[in-house]
Amino acid sequence: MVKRALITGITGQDGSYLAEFLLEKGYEVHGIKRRASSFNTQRVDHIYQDPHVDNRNFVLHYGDLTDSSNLTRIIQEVQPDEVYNLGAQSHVAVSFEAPEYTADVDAMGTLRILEAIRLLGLEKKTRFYQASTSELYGLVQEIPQKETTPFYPRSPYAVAKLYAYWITVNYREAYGMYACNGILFNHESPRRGETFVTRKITRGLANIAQGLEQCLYMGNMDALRDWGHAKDYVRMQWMMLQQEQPDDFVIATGVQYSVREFIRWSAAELGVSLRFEGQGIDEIAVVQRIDGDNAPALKVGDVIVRVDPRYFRPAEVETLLGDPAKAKQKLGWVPEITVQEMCAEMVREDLKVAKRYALLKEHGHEVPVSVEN
Ligand code: NDP
Ligand code: GDR
Repeated sequence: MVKRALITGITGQDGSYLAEFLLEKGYEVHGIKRRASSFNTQRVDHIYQDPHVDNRNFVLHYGDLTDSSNLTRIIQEVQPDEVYNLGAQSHVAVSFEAPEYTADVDAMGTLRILEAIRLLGLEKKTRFYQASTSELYGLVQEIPQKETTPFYPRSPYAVAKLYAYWITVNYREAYGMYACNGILFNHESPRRGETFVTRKITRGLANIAQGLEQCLYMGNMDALRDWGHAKDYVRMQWMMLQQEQPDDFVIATGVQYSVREFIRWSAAELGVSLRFEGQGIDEIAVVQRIDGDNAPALKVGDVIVRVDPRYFRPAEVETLLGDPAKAKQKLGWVPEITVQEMCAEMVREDLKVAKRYALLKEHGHEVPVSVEN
């Protein structure tokens, strides 16, 4: 029997990698995409299947986590063996701007899916994965953070995810559902949204090196994160649903670095060495040396990074460091890609795009370089 999976958030970073992974495992993959005024399926276009052909194993449904009747209908139609709830308003800073919407999607959206599974009588068939987050630890109570570390959320996003975490546990305990939380620490890739810090850095510096932008404006460069590669982390999401008993797991690498270090690695991949000067909102990064020809628009002494307080958050999560011992021991999971390898891959991919745009610009064409983030 072919297994059927339903992924919310399939058009996002994780959804796209998970869909690829499940298709390779022989699953029939269904995903929920939102209606938008322009195409929003770029991350899954390479696995898209023409709806006019029979026996598709990749199917997209229009839907939204704010709409229970829509979710119930899709789940009834698909009768999934596994649901991966990856859909979310996932940007922490944006959640301070849109707290109510974030709660509706990230907290209530999770409840809507669990209820749909229960009301449709699928609670013994359908396994449920909830995309929980290291942001639950927020103001950290223990270092490193593990499954038993107390939560202290620090943003509307994290508070909404706290509800989602507990409602998942509650449905497991109350109705015997196979429901798991993956408490995932930050994970990135060339498909990472452009406004998350790693991608903002790799894309921004690649653009600057090619003369498409002048300066990268950053928030808190002292923030420490435990970064892994999304490909390693979606494998783990699947593994969690293949156990005999449902359980919750921390997924992390167990090492942490600062945002500033990530900037330094990204610049180094472009052949640029940086000197950081000043402190707080006066901190800047100055080009110190250039090797190779990846940064033709730069010269020594250029200031290419500045701090802009608009990117500070009303309440910050300063440090996160995960302890993945339980996942390693019980699931045999180990991350295969280091953060430095991932950073290099992200820079290379962004540089390819920047070079293409630079060429177009050189020939007098307008290039769509958006810098608002
Ligand atoms: P992305 O922001 O890349 O993707 C989010 C997905 O959710 C997109 O497909 C988006 O659709 C969809 N979405 C947003 N709002 C709604 C809505 N109202 N109804 C239905 N779908 C919606 O996130 P990631 O792939 O990085 O993360 C996946 C999940 O894991 C998220 O829940 C996130 O909070 C969580 N998480 C992520 C971590 C990370 O480091 N990446 C770490 C821990 C948890 P659209 O494309 O239309 O915007
Ligand atoms: P985070 O990721 O908030 O951890 O949430 P993000 O990459 O946005 O920020 C990481 C850290 O970098 C600091 N920072 C900046 N962040 C952004 N976005 N832009 C900046 O200019 C900037 N300058 C410094 C932030 O203050 C923060 O400390 C991500 C999301 O994927 C969540 O959905 C997920 O749950 C968590 O990771 C784990």
